[in-house]
Amino acid sequence: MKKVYVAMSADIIHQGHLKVIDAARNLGDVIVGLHTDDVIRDYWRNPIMKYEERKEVVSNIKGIVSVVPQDSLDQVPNLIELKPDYVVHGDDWLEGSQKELRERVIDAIKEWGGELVETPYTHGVSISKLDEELMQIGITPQMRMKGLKELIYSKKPVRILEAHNGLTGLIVEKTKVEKDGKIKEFDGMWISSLCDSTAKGKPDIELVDLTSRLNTINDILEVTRKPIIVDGDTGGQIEHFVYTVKTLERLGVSAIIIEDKTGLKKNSLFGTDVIQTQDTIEHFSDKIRAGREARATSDFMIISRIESLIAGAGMDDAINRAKAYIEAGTDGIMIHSKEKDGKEIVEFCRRYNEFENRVPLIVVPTSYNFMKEDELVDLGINVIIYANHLIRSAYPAMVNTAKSILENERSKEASVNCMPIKEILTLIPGGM
Ligand code: SPV
Ligand code: MG
Repeated sequence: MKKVYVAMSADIIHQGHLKVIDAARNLGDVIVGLHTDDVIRDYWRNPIMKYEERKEVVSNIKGIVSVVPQDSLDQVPNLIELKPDYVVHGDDWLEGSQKELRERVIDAIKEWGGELVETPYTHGVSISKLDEELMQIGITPQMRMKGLKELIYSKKPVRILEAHNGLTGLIVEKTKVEKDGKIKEFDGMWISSLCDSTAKGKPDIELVDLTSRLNTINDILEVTRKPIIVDGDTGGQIEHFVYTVKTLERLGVSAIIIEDKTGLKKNSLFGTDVIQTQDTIEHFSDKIRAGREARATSDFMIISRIESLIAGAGMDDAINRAKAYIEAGTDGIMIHSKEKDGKEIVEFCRRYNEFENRVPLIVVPTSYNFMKEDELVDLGINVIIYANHLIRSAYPAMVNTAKSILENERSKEASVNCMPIKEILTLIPGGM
């Protein structure tokens, strides 16, 4: 029998896959190079089914004799090892970002007289459409919740963007760009206290109460599937915090981040322009421990946010607190800084990385926004939160529209910057 190689992700199997496999099995024994979870995460998103589950499904398809891990998009290393007589692929890689991968395959198999067979692309099935259908089915709280921890321990960076209502949740859920042959998207949502408060026209001083925050979270949960990290402010009284943990975990939120401040909370980006009082290490550690005890599963993460650099307490204090909070059992450390040059963050990371019992590190690069994701990853950072950018970009656009209507005494001029009526009517499916 001839050897036939087919590479695929097979995260959602559809008739397009079956056509490719059918063409392959007519040529010989089919070996599937199954993309590993890391490959899928790297070029697209967290796979719905993990490698072993996908392997089980694929192994049971008629004609497939073996499944081997395909641990990059480049098939060549596997091809050199297996020397198949045929490589089968859909003809959708003739153009676009996959073209180079195709050329590498052709060059490689030439060596032993292998042949590339391309099957016509199956129109009418689209993974993004199937994804949308999955969205309709929804996601269980448990599945959504554990998604964040899985991502943190398998992918760098985990990229999070703020959402403050259902619509911004959808933007975080669905926005994709294709760059360097990979599909880039956000991994989850940050329910910022600043943005949630601002959207309600209120100051960011823990004035918007938990019930109201839960309404926002619920609106977002209803229309999305990606993991959610909640900005828990100070976490409040320990006796209250344990209830917050239970409630968020029950809803399927993945993590709460609480900051080590006390008294009337002020936004960190004010720095020392306002009074920022830090909690004692002992009391905040008690809060972390109480939160850990309150949760039902370790899938729900309790992350500690250190405000020493914000409150002017210095680097040594930040490092000491990180050690203490890890001792208390925190699932992650968020270090905040409002310095524009990023030097504090670099220094903190250098010292933090020397810890033997380091836990995932989270940053909010609002002030040091010149730093690119790669640079932050090189510093050992696991999660990057873009904490306020959707509301900050929406507000000026809305004010400009309001001003334009006043100035022009009609909306014609403002309409240029508005999305067409037809688009807004169909933006959210199911309205017709
Ligand atoms: C938020 O987004 O509410 C935060 C981050 O807590 S910051 O505004 O930078 O303090
Ligand atoms: Mg906040």
